[in-house]
Amino acid sequence: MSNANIYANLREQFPADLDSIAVEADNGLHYSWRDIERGSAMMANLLQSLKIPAGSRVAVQVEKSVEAMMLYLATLRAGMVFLPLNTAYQSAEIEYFITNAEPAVVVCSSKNFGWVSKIAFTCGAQSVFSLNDDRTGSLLERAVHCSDIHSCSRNKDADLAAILYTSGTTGRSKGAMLSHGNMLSNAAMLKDYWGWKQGDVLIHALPIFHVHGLFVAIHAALINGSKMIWLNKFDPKAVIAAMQKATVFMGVPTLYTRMLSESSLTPEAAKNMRLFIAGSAPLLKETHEEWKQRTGHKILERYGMSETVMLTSNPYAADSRYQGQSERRAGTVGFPLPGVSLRIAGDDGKVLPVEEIGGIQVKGPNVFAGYWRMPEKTAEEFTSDGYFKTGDVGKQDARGYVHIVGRSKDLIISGGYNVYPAEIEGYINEMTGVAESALIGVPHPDFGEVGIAIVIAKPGAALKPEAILAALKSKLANFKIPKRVEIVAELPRNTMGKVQKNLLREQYKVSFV
Ligand code: MLC
Ligand code: AMP
Repeated sequence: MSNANIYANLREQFPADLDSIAVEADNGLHYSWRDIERGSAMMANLLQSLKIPAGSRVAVQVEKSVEAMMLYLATLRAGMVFLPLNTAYQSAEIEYFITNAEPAVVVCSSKNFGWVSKIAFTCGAQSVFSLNDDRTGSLLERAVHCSDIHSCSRNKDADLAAILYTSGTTGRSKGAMLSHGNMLSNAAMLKDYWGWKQGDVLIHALPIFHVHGLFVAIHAALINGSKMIWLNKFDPKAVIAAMQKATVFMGVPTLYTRMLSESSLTPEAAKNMRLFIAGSAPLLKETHEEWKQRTGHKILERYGMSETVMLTSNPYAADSRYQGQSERRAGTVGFPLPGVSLRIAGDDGKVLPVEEIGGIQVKGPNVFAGYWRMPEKTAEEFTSDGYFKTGDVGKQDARGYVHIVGRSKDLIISGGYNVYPAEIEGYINEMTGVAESALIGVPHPDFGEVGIAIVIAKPGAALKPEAILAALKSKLANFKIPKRVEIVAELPRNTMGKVQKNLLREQYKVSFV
C-alpha cells in the first residue's frame, strides 16, 4: 500500500541531482536538496529518540528560517503533528494553545525559552528546545548527534499531520485538524492547476506559521522539485530584486501594495516571472489593475482557509479540461478547484441558484476532519450532508466564478492575519472603568483592513485611549492591537439590543483612507 505521508510524497519529487540548490536563503546560505533531506532526517531522529508516541504534537513558535522549515518536514517524517504558532503571540495566547493541544515537544526562540518552557512543562510537555534564525539553539545542538538517515513514518490519508489554530485565546480558539490526505491532495492538484513546470523558482517571503506560507508555498515548491529564494522577512525591494531569477511569487494583498510603492517595480524587473498569486484577504480591483500596468502581469487570486487549505482559484491558463476557465477576473476568487464541491446556501440552509448571495459551503478531500477536541463545535460547522460552512458570504456568477462579498463570522483580516473582535473586546471589557466595547474593521491603505475599538466608559470613569492601547499591547500579539480607540457615549443597537456594527463600520470607514 502506498504511503500517504506528505514528506514521503514530496521527497519523491526532489530532483535526481540532490546536490543542486533547493533553497537560496537571504543570509547568503545555499541549501541543497541533500541538505534538506539530511537536516530533516536528523531532526526526525531526534524527535523519535524522545520515545513519544506517533501523533504527538510538536508546538513551534520560532522566527522564520530554513531550519524551521526542516523542523516542519521532520515532524511529518516522524509521524508527529505540527502545531505552528505566530511569533507575535504573547504568553497568555501561547498558554492557551499549549494547554489545549498538550504538545509533547515545544520549540521556541532562545529569547523566549524562560517563559515558554515554564508554560510547556506545566502543561506536561516532555521536551522544550530552542531554535533561532541564525542556526543556533538546543534543537540543532542535539540533532547534529543524530543519524542523517531516516525511514519516513508510514501514514494513511486520514492521519493527522498538523493543527492550525484559527483565532486568539480566551477559550474560543479552535484547532483545525488537517490530515496528510488533506494537504497532499491539495498540493498535488495545485501543481497541475497552476501549471508548475521544471525550472520554476519560487520567491518565499511569507511567514511559515499559517496555511499560505507553510503549506501552499512550501508544498508547491517541494512537490515540483523547485528551488526557493527564501526571505526570512518580507522586504519589497528584495522581492523585486529576486524576480530576476525567479518565476513564481505568492503573497497577501499587503505585500503587493507595498511593492507597488517601489519605483524598481517595472516590466523589466518582472520579465522572468511566470505567475503572481494572491490570497488570504481580498485583493482590491485597483491593486490588480495597477499591478498589471506596472508589471504586465495579471495577479491570480485564489481563496482558502486554515480548515480547508485552498478552495477556489482563478485559472492559470486556458485548459481544455476546464472549459470556460481561462480568464483571471479581478474581484473574484475564481472557480472551485478540481475535486472541491462548493455551493451557496441561504439562512434556511437551502442551496441558492447562481448570482444569489449566501453562505459559502464546501466539501472535498482538502476539507479538514474537525476541530481538535471540540466535537460539538465541529458538528455545528458541518451540514448534515458533510459540507463545511466557511463563514464567508458570497455568490457564484453565471460563468462559475466565485465572488466573496462579506463574512458571516465576525472577523477582521488585517494584512492577511485574522483578528477576532470578540477576543479583543473581551480584554477591553475586563479593564477598569470600561462598560463595554465593540471592535470593528475599517479600510486601511496598507493592511487592507484594521481594527478600531469603540469603547463606552462606566458612569464617572475617565478612560484614556492610550492607556487602553498600552494595556492591550502587554497581553496580545501586535497585529491584533486596534489602530485606534474611540471613547463614545453609546453604541448603536437594534430593537433586539444587539450592537449594530454595520452602522459603526459606516461611521468610521474613512478613518484611514
Ligand atoms: C504588522 N503589523 C500589523 C500587521 N503586521 N498590523 C496589522 N496587521 C498586520 N498584519 C504592525 C505591528 O503590530 C507593528 O505595529 C508594525 O505593524 C510593524 O510590525 P512588523 O512586524 O515590523 O510588520 P511588518 O514586518 O511590516 O509586517 C507586515 C506584513 C505581515 C504584511 C509583512 O503582517 C505579514 O507577513 N502578513 C502576512 C500574513 C500571512 O501570511 N497570512 C496568511 C494567513 S493563511 P507597532 O504599533 O507595534 O509598531 C490564510 C489562508 C489563505 O489566510 O487563504 O491563505
Ligand atoms: P484563515 O482562518 O487565517 O485561514 O483565514 C481564512 C479566511 O481568509 C477565509 O475564510 C476568508 O475569509 C479569507 N480569505 C482567504 N483568501 C481570500 C481571498 N482571496 N479573498 C477574500 N478573503 C479571503
